[in-house]
Amino acid sequence: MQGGLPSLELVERVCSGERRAVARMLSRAEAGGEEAREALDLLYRRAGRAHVVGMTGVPGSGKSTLVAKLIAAALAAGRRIGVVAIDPSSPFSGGAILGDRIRMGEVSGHPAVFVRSMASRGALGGLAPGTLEAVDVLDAAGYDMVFVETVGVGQDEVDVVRAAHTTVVVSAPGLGDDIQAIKAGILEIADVHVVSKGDKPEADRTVTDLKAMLGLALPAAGLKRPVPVIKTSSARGEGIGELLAAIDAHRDHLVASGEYQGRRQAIRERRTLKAAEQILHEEFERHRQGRMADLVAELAAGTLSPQTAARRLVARIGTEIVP
Ligand SMILES: Nc1nc2c(ncn2[C@@H]2O[C@H](COP(=O)(O)OP(=O)(O)OP(=O)(O)O)[C@@H](O)[C@H]2O)c(=O)[nH]1
Ligand SMILES: [Mg+2]
Repeated sequence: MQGGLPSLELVERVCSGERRAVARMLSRAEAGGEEAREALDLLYRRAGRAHVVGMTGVPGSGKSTLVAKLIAAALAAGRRIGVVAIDPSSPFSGGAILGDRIRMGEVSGHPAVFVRSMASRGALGGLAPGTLEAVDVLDAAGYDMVFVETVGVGQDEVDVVRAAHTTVVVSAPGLGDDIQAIKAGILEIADVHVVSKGDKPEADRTVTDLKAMLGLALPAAGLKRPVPVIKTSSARGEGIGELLAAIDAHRDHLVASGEYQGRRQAIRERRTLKAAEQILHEEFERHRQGRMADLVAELAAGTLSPQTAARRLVARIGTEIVP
């Protein structure tokens, strides 16, 4: 128990869409720990209906502003929208929350919208703990569409967007000569490309460059479906409906082609492996002066290879953490 509310009751309240329960559950997810896991396991089984949309792009490319516009458009269609925004720049989640609330403007206060910002801790690219669990929570709470906003700069961000059903890569004109998605290595993961800030004069050039690049890169990568490139301007409210339609069309395509199940299973498997990696990491650190001391010493002496040490580590931990 934490905050006086047993997990089961909290889970029920989350599933009925009670905002305060959702907020509290998200805080637990972010804090992690044994007790959060119990509730998150229950919620995971109640989730699975939401369309999870990853939004990525370099810092300042206009992701948050665009999400706010997409939300406004989706609200008009009577949908309920959740947002999990990862803010790598802020060491304090309080700062992140304030920043995105301001950028997302009035839509973040709408009763059918839930915006949660999470600070990624530590080094740039560090994944906020509990990000994907936060998506599960919003999903179980009945938000039909959940956006995950991450800065597309590193492997961890790529992992986050690969946990989405539909990935939108945002490139802003005039942020350097190259297409930013190429630099970040995220060109191929896009299901939909956006050239943001379409009100800027350089935007058309960026669209042309991006299309040319995709024409070369995507066939080589063996991609069958043409990836739409959509020019938007949040400032002028242009291209927003088109982008929302492209996101919906991608989901429809996944469902109709039968790829949806495969993609969801791939996400589950990736999440499992990520979690396993994290458990190994934590257990090793926790016991490096205790049960793992001999491994550490043998590694230091050069008498044990990392490969064999890894196998021993897995074997040792394996028998101890099974729930
Ligand atoms: N001209 C123009 N500026 C825009 C547009 N959309 C966003 N901006 C500006 O671009 C800046 C960054 O916008 P954000 O929405 O915060 O970008 P972001 O990608 O979420 O930024 P981070 O979360 O910090 O990575 C802000 O100053 C916005 O006002 C647009 O359509 N046109
Ligand atoms: Mg942002």
